[in-house]
Amino acid sequence: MKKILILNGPNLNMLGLREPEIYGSDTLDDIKGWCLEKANELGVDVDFRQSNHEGELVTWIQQARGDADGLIINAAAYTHTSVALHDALKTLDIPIIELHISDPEKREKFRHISYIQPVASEVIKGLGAKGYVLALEKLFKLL
Ligand code: CA2
Repeated sequence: MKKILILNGPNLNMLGLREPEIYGSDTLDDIKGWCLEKANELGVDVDFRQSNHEGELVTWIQQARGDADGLIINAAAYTHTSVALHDALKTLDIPIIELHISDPEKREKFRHISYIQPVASEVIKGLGAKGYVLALEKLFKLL
């Protein structure tokens, strides 16, 4: 069975609790539930994780080497700052989808740069929380 790792960065555990006008009212647990349902339908194994710590995300990316067949990452604020995540992702030779609930390019200027995009096969953004399910379908096709 193909294994897909879904990684979520800092503050995404707050989804549904604040800023619903930007991120909607679904929680990260709701999103995890949809992803597991879709995984069941597609016949893949999904490992869904969140961390507020850059180093922990780097470690999980390193562990994906030889273990995961594909990766979806919403690196949240680390998207715009993290050379460490960029370097870690660059070592993977599996398809990577960069995902955002909002469209960072339509927001503040500091969100316009992405350190993830140069190492991603695809970018999905601005489609709300349902973007996770779309990313899973897209990644499945790439496997
Ligand atoms: O749109 C996205 O998915 C983002 O990756 C979300 C990040 C933001 O820094 C990126 O520019 C775009 C922020 C995630 C924080 O989510 C919160 C949710 C509720 C309350 C506070 C933060």
